[in-house]
Amino acid sequence: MNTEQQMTAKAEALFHKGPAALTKEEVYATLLAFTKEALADAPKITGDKKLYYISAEFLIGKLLSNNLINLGIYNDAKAFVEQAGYTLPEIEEIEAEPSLGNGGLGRLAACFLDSIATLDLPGDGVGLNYHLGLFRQQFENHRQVEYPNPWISSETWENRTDVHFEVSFKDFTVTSSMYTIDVAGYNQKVNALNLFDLDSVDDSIVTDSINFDKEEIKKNLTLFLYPDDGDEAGRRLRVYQQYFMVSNAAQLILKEMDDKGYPIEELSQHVVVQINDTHPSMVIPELIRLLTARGMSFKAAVKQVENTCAYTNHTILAEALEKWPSQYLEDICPQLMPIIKQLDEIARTRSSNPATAIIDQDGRVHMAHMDIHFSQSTNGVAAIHTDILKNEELHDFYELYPERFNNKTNGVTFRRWLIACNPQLTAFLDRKIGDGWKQNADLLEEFESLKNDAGVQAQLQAIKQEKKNELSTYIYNHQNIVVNPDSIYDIQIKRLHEYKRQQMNALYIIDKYLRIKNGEIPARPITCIFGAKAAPAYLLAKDIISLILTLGDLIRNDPEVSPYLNVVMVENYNVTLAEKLIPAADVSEQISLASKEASGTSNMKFMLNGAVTLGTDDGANVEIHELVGDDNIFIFGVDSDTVINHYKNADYSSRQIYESDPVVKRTVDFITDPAMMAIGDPEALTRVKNDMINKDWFMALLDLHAYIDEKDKCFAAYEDRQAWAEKMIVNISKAGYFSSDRTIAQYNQDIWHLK
Ligand code: GL4
Repeated sequence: MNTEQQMTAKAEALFHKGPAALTKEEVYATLLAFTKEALADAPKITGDKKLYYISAEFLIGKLLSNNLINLGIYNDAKAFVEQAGYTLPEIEEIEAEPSLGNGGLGRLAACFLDSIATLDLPGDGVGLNYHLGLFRQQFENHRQVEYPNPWISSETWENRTDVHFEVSFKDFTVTSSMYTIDVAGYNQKVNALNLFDLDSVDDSIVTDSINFDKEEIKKNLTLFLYPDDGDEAGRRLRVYQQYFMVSNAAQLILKEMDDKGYPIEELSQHVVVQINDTHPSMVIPELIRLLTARGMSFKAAVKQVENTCAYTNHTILAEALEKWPSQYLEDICPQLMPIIKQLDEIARTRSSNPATAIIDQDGRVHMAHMDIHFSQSTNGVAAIHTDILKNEELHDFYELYPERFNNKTNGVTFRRWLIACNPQLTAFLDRKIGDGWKQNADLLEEFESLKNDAGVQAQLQAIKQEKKNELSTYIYNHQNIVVNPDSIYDIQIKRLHEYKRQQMNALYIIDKYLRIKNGEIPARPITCIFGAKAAPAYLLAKDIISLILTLGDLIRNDPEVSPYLNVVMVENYNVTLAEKLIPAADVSEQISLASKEASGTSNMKFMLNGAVTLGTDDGANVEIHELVGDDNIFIFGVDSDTVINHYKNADYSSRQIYESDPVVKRTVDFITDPAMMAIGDPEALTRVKNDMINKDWFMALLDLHAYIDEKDKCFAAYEDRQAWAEKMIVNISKAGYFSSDRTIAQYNQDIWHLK
């Protein structure tokens, strides 16, 4: 039997009918069961040394297509589905997207798991099995409203295992359960994503929106990713989650050492732990605790753990560099405090500089400091970010441990971000340059030689048009908004944060709106598309969503402007939506304040799908700029040194700009124009406007002029259709560097040394 016939036989066994009689749900259930069995039968990746990638987030997205592609049975599944009278995208609609992450950091972890397996490296993910995810976003009265996002059902990729560990908190002990999701590489071999959970967790304690009793730890521990930390109970819950995660991880590591018969004295020869940002930092003292409990001396345990762990920093924003009051740890996991105190003492013998201490004078434990002192590697996620870590944010540590600092520029998996989400472009590339690029992404460079070929240009544009049409249909079906497929699609999709400056994009839209009102008609209609969730407690971020939603309505209801300008915010932005948005983009908005975006990863996905970047010289944009050259990217704004100096000198005044620049003034004032206030939430709009005038911490007004000018230049360049197609081709052909296969090969070469 060939694979398609086996799928048919599976359906027969499950539902006692032939393909033609199957419902969509039955087709999905058949493929899920078939693929899960194939995963279970696939060879596990093994080796003498194993990586544990510990992360609070794994934003893995739907898994069906990805698994079919990586197992090499995509075309068989497609034929089976078509025999039943459906299409694969229709069937995929049925799958719920796992809600295990928030943004780039979580999506990066998912891309990394894909590449680790693809490169045949033994490495598992370790995280938590959040029942209700981050949250599901809904727009009501031009505001974001949050609801639980349940995603676990009987039809799941997860397998419950018989692995359980005891985790002791100060006042009680719990028993964990481990769930495993198989992670297939493009070589049909598998690693695992291990997610820990507690059987007593109870979804029904969530009352209205996403509120629940934060003190009922046994019932709430794995309900949500990033529970609201606006109050102390919420912050303590985060510590409970983190300790639960790392204690399970540490116990799993030692159990697997035991199972393989390795003595614990050889930990660092057989295990490497990658600490993904500071959420898993407590794995360091927890491993030391478990090793000493098994008889190892404290000194030897510290040495083993220091040689085993490696830390990735993903941001310079202080709010994300966690510092927990030691009182929290005393109250939640007191067994760690004596160890952390001793680590602090050792750190103080290595440097007398109080800035590098683990426990500060206020008794707060600096997780990143513990990571850097007690691991073999600290890496940033793009060249400029690592430079800023070395020269500014972590300079004192860099002086202490220069050899530990290294850069690993992020990457994305081309299996999901090209092969799965853009089969049209994939097939076209295969025809033009062969399919070797799927194994070796650098081969995409061969596409550049075709950049002046008019036929190639036309076909590429036709593919882009097809993806734009698909997106327009999707938005109409889901949000009842008409998007003109002949317009330029200008897309900004990422977490809502002031530093990412969605508010600056909104100011451009206002400026454009006012100019159109004034008779200045754009050469071609423009559609500005946003997708973003705001943290529930981040009021200003939610206000910016309000501003964008209000602008969208105002413009759509204005017959003078709506033929030329449209503003759409997609609801509940997630991986599934990103897969539809990215292939359809003409312009990729990457407009963070220079120095603030550690890397960005959507910038890489957009480029790979033929969008042109409009951005600042920040994060990985800097490397994209270097690769594609000035002619194939639109760069604007002050550079990171200027920004850093403004902060040092505390000399930035947005009010000064607002008061002296009439263009800035009229756009900012328009936020509370009576027409806006009549549609939107007056309080939210007033807060955004006041913040921009009085604070503007991320300097949107400073770059506004440069942004408006560069964006206009970018849209004008789009009108030279031939030159634009060349830019698309150059962007695609230079994207090979941003394959996460390259990133992971570098992690392995420099840090992990697996195999
Ligand atoms: C982030 C950065 O903000 C983002 O620039 C980067 O691409 C990502 C992955 O390295 O990590 N840091 C945090 S915190 N969240 C992110 O998404």
